[in-house]
Amino acid sequence: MNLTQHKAFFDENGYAVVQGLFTPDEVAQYREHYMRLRAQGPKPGDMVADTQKSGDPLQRYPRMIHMHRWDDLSLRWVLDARIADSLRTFLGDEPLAVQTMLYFKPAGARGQALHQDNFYLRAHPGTCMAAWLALDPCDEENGCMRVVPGSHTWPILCTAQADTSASFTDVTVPIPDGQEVRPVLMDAGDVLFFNGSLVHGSYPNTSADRFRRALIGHYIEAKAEQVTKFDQPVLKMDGTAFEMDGVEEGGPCGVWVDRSGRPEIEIAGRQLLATGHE
Ligand SMILES: O=C(O)CCC(=O)C(=O)O
Repeated sequence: MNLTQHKAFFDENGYAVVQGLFTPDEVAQYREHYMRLRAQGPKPGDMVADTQKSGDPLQRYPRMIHMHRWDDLSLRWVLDARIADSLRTFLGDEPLAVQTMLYFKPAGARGQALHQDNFYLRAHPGTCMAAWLALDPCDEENGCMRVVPGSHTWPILCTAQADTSASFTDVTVPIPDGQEVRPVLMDAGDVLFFNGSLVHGSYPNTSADRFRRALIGHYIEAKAEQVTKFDQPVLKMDGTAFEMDGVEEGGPCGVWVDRSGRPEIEIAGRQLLATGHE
């Protein structure tokens, strides 16, 4: 695997797809494993969708979280050497594992509105990183990931109300009119790596009968001194667990302003960054 070519793209765009990092047999094993776990019934931390909406496919397939705390296959996956090597290249630092998630996203399921992961994880100094393994081919029809290229250079933005007819979460980050939101087309076995400030999310799965399953690991940089209490304990990539300063979700955030005819982000009245967006 030659990561050098991905690194330049990652630095410029805030994300990169490493194709075929996991074999078809491994991916089939993960699919079968998590479908079996889901069929067993509720698991700790399940994100149960809006129970008011009868017939919502996410009621049957809620998102799983922190499976590595109770499932050995998930623990081995989040510490996998291929992911660790890729993260070292992209981060230029040693990664620490803090979170696992499994999105089932069956046909008809809503997506997740645009957001930045470090709004939630609050890794500092540095940021968090995601490794998003496609367990199914992902395209626009079944609700592939969408990213805002280059937004990893933005500060964490204040959130706004999301459209919950298209998103199972109720907050989103506003982006300027005309800003590109790029679909990321992937095959099963490909891994999307992305920076914790990158604005990303997904739209609904509009296919008739296709899942869009993904196994996700979230990591922070070894130089981090804090992460949310929710994401403790932190794991070194050899599996050793330890605690660091635990914070609550939230914190300072930026808002879009238009003072000179183009969108800029301000935090507490101080101008931080202009997007160059006309
Ligand atoms: O899989 C999705 O649709 C969204 C996943 C996501 O936003 C994340 O892993 O941070």
